[in-house]
Amino acid sequence: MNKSLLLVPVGLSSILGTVQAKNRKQAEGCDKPLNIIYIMTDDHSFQTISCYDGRYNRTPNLDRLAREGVRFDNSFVTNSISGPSRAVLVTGKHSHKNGFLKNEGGKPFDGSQQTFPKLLQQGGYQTALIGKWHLISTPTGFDHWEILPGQGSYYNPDFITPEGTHREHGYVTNLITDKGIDYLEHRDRSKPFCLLLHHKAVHRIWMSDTCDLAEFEDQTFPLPETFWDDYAGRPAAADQEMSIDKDMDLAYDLKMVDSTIDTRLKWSIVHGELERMTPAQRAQWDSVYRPLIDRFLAAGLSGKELAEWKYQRYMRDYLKSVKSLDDNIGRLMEYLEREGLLENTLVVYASDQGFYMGEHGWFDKRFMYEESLRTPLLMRLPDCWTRAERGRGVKEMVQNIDYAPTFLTLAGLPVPADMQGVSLVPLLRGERPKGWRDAIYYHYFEFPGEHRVRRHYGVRTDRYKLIHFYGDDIDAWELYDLKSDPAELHNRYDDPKLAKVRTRMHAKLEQLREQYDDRTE
Ligand code: SGN
Ligand code: CA
Repeated sequence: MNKSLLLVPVGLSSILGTVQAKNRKQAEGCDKPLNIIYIMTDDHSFQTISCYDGRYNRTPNLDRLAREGVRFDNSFVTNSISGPSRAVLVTGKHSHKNGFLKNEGGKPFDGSQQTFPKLLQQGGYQTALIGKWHLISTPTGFDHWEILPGQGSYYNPDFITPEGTHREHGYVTNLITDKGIDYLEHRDRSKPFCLLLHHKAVHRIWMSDTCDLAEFEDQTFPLPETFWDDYAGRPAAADQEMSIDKDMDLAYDLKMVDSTIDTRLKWSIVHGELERMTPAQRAQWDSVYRPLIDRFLAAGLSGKELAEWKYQRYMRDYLKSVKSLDDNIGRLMEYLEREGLLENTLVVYASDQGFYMGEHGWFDKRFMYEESLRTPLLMRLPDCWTRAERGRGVKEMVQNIDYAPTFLTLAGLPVPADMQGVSLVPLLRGERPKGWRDAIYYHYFEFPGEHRVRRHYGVRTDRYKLIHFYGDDIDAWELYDLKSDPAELHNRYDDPKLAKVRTRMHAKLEQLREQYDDRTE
């Protein structure tokens, strides 16, 4: 892509003047600076958002965002795991450049580096971060912050502020939304704002709000076609530990807590999430789960039947947590509308990565396969900022390195030359920029680690994907034709029919490793 058209080096005041003038022009009719609300959830699959995929549930409030804004249909992450994804978000750089490679076993995020919230602050914005942070070091670049420790808790969570840690009563998705609205109520009205609202939901172990406990209990979900994948020709996929059948825990993940069900992980829910509940919350919880446990014990399931029962429970619990998320997004949107803020605020919805809803038999993420490489991305701009038709699906490939350049551009600020993403503003405005990127680059680092996904990097174009699993005990290449094999079941790396494609994809991979300056392996 011709970056010079979209990026502006810092410090060149004449160019800066041009950018601001261009942005003023873009914002013709908008008499106020643009506010930014970036809502990010955790592990929210596009499969469970009805504007992307209507098979499982309805998400009317997310659908509204898509209807009134744009839906990115080819939206990807660079490294499908929480901390790294968040570091990419704030820096606009791949993991090997921002230094935060993995959740576990790496270094804390270096908060002294350049981030978009700091640049917005310098440009006159007030900035805030509420919810999951997960970068170990204390947040920098925020005038206001209130974060969950690590992964946080669903019920009666602790929050960390500059003053220390305190516990609050309630369900985490409601509390984070309340805090977001409260921040907006008490903000400095003389300045534009940027609020990052980072939910815990819908992270494992998918605990719903008490008011949603009974939802989805009467629904049965179709088993994904690849649920019983045999992983032939894919050694890394064969050796993971994220299988619903083998690794999803009955007590911990699926809440079948009973003295007769003994699991390695039971302790952590009994003395973790369940222990945090008040007696009233626990009574409501047990009123739904106790009968489910009794029915499960009476059924005496095993083998395939048990695995398919686990899939159904997983889907129900997950979708209940999504329901609360969607309701809370509705609540926030109502507030923004009531306050007239939708007229000068960009509202973004994204997840830190995608997630498996039983495809390949899995939960979790990490792999460069489609379900976890992709991530939902919806953006709603006020009318005066866009001449594009609303409710469009954008097909161009975008990545989470692009968010920081997008926010800076919309704020009328220059995008530093060392940011590796590009602004999505042309796409938001309905343009089809010539020379848009024709491939994305991916690199996952966390091995050894939970779920046992090998380190790998790769390239994806609109049709093909090349992946290299490397390190420790593996050196395996995979090549997929996404057109004939969208489920990525057939590794064609050694197929002579794809020899030319393989050569081209290797060249593309080398080009991207060079462009992004990734020599880590
Ligand atoms: C926790 C989960 C894992 C999950 C990682 C990373 N285990 O460790 O299942 O893969 O987080 O998730 S749990 O027992 O603590 O639930 S991430 O979204 O934060 O990257
Ligand atoms: Ca996540």
